[in-house]
Amino acid sequence: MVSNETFLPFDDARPLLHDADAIKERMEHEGYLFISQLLPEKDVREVKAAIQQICQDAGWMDESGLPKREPVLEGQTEWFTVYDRVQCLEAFHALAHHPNIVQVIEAIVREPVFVHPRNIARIVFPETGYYATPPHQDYVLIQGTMETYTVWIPLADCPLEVGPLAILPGSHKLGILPAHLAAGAGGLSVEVDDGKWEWRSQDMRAGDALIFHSLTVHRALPNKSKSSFRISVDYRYQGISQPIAENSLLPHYGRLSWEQIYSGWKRTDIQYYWRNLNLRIVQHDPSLIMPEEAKHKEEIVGLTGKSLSTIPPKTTGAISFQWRGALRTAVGFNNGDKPIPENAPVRILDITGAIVVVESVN
Ligand SMILES: O=C(O)CCC(=O)C(=O)O
Repeated sequence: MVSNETFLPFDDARPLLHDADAIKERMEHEGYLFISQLLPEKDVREVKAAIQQICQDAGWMDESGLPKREPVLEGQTEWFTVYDRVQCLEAFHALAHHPNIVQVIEAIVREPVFVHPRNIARIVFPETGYYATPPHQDYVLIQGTMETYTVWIPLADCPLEVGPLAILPGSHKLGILPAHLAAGAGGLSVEVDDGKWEWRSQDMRAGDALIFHSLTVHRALPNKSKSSFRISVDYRYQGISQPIAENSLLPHYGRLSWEQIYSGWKRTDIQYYWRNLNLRIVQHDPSLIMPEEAKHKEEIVGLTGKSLSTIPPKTTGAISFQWRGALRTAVGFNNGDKPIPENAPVRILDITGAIVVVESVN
């Protein structure tokens, strides 16, 4: 579907940077801001180099950044050996607090900005278009307040063939759209009438920022390049008075504790900084991430007899695989390279969207 697509470029909001009203108005109208070189390349270089070093240590890429092995996909067991180390990088978390980003968000929310600590990095192997992040809205995954803004930044140049994000301008006015199970990060896909809406995307450079409202429909373009990894970060922000879902205060994928992540850091001001704030912490509502398929078939996956939405992470039990084929291929359900036999004992590590990460407990 995406192979021969052409895109209108983003409207660059860089000329509006001195004008907070114009920034706010553009976001309200379009649901996104593209700001070229919001972060100077030198400010993202350190994080990129650290992530590349971890990928090299793991035998994923060589010293010139070329792939050394078959793709590893987000959510696979081996992917976590790299991702857990990335989550521990101080520079990766520090970049989320960059004043250039915070100033833009402040222009939008008009109050002190709260930087979510649940920061995300993406490492996308070349030639993995089949696993590109499907069209979705962040709100159902993040929750808290709809006035949450995602900032997506490539750490290395990301031309169209390496798979930057694409945006549907104005789609934040559609409300919450029904979502279906799909391959790729988040595991959920919304349907939009392509004839009516116009996707925008373009070559992005390291340090360019795409900032969008939590209801704005966006997706990743496939990484079709033969040799380039796509390395990017996605950070989230909101006004400090707005409600925030409790799991936005936990590390992404919930595998490490903050204590483990913060071990050896120099800066203390960006550790546990939310604990002294009077935040309006609300529960995450699992029904919002229930795909349409699951609404029609309660026991799509889960501990036998329970629905996906009711299983808390770290639960132990047996999985029943009513829709096993679809889940394994389409949702990235995995326990490493081996399929899990029906009703095998497993421990659920995390549930993000429709992706369930489990490990065997034999
Ligand atoms: O980088 C990706 O593939 C997904 C990013 C995304 O969907 C987001 O930042 O909300």
